[in-house]
This record gives sequence, structure tokens and C-alpha cells, in this order.
Amino acid sequence: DRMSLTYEKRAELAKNGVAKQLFSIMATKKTNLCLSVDLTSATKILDLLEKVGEHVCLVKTHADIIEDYTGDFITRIKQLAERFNFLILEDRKYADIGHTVSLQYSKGLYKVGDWADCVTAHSLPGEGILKALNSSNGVNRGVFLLAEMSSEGNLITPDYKEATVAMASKYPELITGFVCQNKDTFKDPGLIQLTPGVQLESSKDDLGQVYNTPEKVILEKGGDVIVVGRGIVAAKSPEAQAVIYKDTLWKCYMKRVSG
Ligand code: S5P
Repeated sequence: DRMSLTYEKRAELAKNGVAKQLFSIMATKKTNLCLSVDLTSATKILDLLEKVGEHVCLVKTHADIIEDYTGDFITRIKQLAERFNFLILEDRKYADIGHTVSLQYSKGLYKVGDWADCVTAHSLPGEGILKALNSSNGVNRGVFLLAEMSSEGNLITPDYKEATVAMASKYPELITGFVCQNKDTFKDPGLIQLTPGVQLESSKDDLGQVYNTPEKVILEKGGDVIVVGRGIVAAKSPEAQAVIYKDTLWKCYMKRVSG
């Protein structure tokens, strides 16, 4: 099963180009840490990535929370991605009809399709959303579908989750993986389990977020790429904290594939 396979091996099994790249980056840089740069200042995001870029495989953005967003921000974050060898995931969680999503993806202020290696999307509207995101004109692009959420009281049911995985199986070249919480959600070792809701110092926030430990998320729940936001960005020394998360998460992965 996928729990015991190495990222190198899984890179060979991936059908989506971004999944292949991300597995390879993790194996090369020895990090499965995805930093969620949930800051509202472009300058602060770029400063932070200068310091922690070498420790992460993936940077997750919410472009629509950035108050000084410009095309220059994109130029510079892409330069950092190149320099430090990480990919960029725009966590837009698309959730509309295909036509609207194709406009949201390619137009407007953000033009996400121009720069994000991959994006997140909800399966709720049906397959049209995947058709909309599938028109990448030959560039290497991917989608993480939301199959589960970390927040308490979320309305996703077991049936919804299964239908989401079934929908994804029709678009093997587009799907990078799932945002989910449990290893039983899907089987294909070529897909990536992206798991948020990890913090070392806290078990929840005031708005419904639920946190687990790296050990639990990787060894029990099957997380492949682990999303950390406030655990790093709100720390006194984000750089030192990023190293701690990276080392802890990588140790858990090594333990998983060796035993
Ligand atoms: O189920 C989810 C899915 C996502 S993508 N739960 C989440 O928390 N996220 C995102 O992960 C969320 O939007 C936020 O950007 C990040 C978690 O941040 P943290 O500060 O709680 O670690």
C-alpha cells in the first residue's frame, strides 16, 4: 500500500506531472513540509520565503488575502520557487460551475492559471469544475481535490468523499492528489495526500480548526505533504520553527517507509 512506498517510487507511479515533480522534490530536498504563507503582505511573504524556501517542497498561497498584490509579487515568488526548488499551490478552493471557474482561474486580478503549479478545488459542483481546470494548454498543472476537511463540524460525508475520489479517477492526468485527513480516503500511490491541520503547540484555534501532531498525521493518517501555517508564520522565529517542523515531519516519513 502507499504508506510504505518511498516518494522516489511514487514519483514513477504518478500520472500527473505536478505530482511527479512534487514527489521528486520531496525526495531530493528531504522535506515534506508545505508552508501555508497566510500573511496579508506580499513583502512579508517574500521575506519569509527567502528564509525558509530551502526547507519546503511546496508553498501554499491565498492570493486573495494579500493587500499589496501585484504582478511583481508573482515574478518574485516564481524566482524564489526556481532558486529553492519548490512548487506553488494556490489554495483557491474553487467551488462554482465550470464556466465561472474557468474565468476565475484564468482572468481577473490574479490570473492564477498563469503562475500556480496547482490549485485546490471542491468536488461539490460536479465534473465541470475539473473540465474547467483541465485546459492548461500543455503547461504542467495540477489539482488537489478536497475530499475531507480539518475543521470541526464540516459537512463532508463518507458518500461525498467516495464520490469525490471516483470523480478524480476520471482525470488521472489532471489530479495531483487530495486534500484529506485519512489514509483510507484513496489508494492510488501515484496521488498525493495533502494534509493540513498540524501544529506542535496547539490542538485547535478559536474558529473551528483542529490540529494533530506530525506523528499522528503521517504515521496513522497517511499524510504525504503536510501543511503548516500559523505553526510557522506566527512563531517568534519562523525560520527556526520551519527547521523543527521539517525535521520532525521527515523523521515520521522515514519511520513510515522503513517499518
Ligand atoms: O481542510 C482544510 C483544508 C485546507 S487547504 N483545512 C485547512 O486548514 N486548509 C488550509 O490550510 C487553510 O485554508 C489554511 O490556509 C491552512 C492551515 O493553516 P493553519 O494556520 O491552521 O496551520
